[in-house]
Amino acid sequence: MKVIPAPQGLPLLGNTLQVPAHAPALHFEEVAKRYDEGIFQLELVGRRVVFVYDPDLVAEVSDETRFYKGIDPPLSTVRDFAGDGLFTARHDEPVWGHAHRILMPAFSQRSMKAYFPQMLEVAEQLTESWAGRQGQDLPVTDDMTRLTLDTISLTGFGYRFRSFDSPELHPFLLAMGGALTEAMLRLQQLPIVTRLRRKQEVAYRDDISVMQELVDDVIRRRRAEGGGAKDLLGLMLEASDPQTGERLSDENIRNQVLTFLIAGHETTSGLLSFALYNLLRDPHALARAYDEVDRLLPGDEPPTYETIMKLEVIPRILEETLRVWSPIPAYGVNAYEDTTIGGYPVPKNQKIVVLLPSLHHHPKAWERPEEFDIDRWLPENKKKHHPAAYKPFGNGERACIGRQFALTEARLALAMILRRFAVSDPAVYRMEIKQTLTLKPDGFTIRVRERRPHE
Ligand code: MNH
Repeated sequence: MKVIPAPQGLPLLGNTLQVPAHAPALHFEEVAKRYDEGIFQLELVGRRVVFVYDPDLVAEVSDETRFYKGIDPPLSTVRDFAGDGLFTARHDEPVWGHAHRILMPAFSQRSMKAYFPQMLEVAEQLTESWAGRQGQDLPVTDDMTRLTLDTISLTGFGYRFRSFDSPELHPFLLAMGGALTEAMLRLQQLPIVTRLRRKQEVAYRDDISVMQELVDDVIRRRRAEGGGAKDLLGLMLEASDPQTGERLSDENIRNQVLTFLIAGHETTSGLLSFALYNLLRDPHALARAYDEVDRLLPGDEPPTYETIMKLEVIPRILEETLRVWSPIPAYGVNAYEDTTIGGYPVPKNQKIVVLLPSLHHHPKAWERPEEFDIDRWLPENKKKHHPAAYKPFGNGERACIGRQFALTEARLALAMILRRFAVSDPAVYRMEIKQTLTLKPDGFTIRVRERRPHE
């Protein structure tokens, strides 16, 4: 039997102290570079965790008959606030199936078309705000967060954050950032240490209350308005599971609303920020994107859903961005039974983490892996990709339910930005990743100037 390679650790603590608490993902990526086997294991606070990034091994752990999504750290901590919402529901909890089947219709292509006017409304708030700040350093990640938070809350719940009206980020976002960071830090703490960090525990509980109060406000407003809405919240309040007839409990609806407020904006904000970063470093791709928006969206008319669906260059920019900088750096699965992967032994319930940055740059699957090259995503090239070398949205039935939502919103936002503005980066930003479980560029600013005078 083969032995899974592992860096030397300490007695008891294993590899725990080697992992920088605020940048675990970057550390795992560095360790991965040392093991060509595409697999290694670490001992973290008494738990053995296996990491995989060889595309053939990832293909094996993508088999849903052999592996399930386990709710271990950090997701078991995120469960403190997201409860049995879709993201943190356990694989054997029936409520996952009820909610999944109730909500699937809200993520169909037809629903994206129905959300489009509201997506457009928020995208216009972004471009108007930038038009008024030409020549200033624009905080890209904060503004992308304003865009994506306002978009999911308006389309999903009819709730307006009005983030572009305020120079400060909404308190919900600070609370969320605090809670996600705490979930990340607890990856490396023995339960006794977590209990001793009283101040952090109080701050964590406060952050959770701030988020839950907002959720209750969202639900209260909808109940006051009455029924009939076909958005996410409308479905949750009124629809029943087509398979079992089951309705969602009030408690579960709270958990789903919080889950969607977080999962529905945090990663898309990262995607858009990384996309602008990549474009500023690839003048050729940027020129092609300008050409595309000038061709498909001439003049000042607001774009239609149909036109946005005709874009080709912008979607390739997004796909390649998700390869090079995946906002979610990893996801975990566990083995149902004692098994092997690629000849390595894996015991029942063993936690296996798929490391996306290392998978998405694996030389077995990607030529010139470090190079941002949108032509990898031309239809004829796409066919040739290794089937398990690209997993920015996770795998199988627990993969991202919001994928089309994110891509529609991101296509529209990039198209609206590029049709109106020339973007530049006079500060010549150097990538500095900030991890709050998910990844985003830290302190990235750009400047914009209107490309053509307004009629
Ligand atoms: Mn999303 C699950 C990535 C946008 C709602 N999402 C996942 C997973 C990944 C992921 C990876 C699987 C995690 C795991 O296996 O533990 N999601 C993304 C990325 C983007 C994204 C990279 C944007 C880019 N996600 C969105 C949007 C929404 C959303 C937008 C909602 C509108 N995601 C979810 C939900 C789940 C999920 C809900 C959990 C699905 C389930 O387990 O049933």
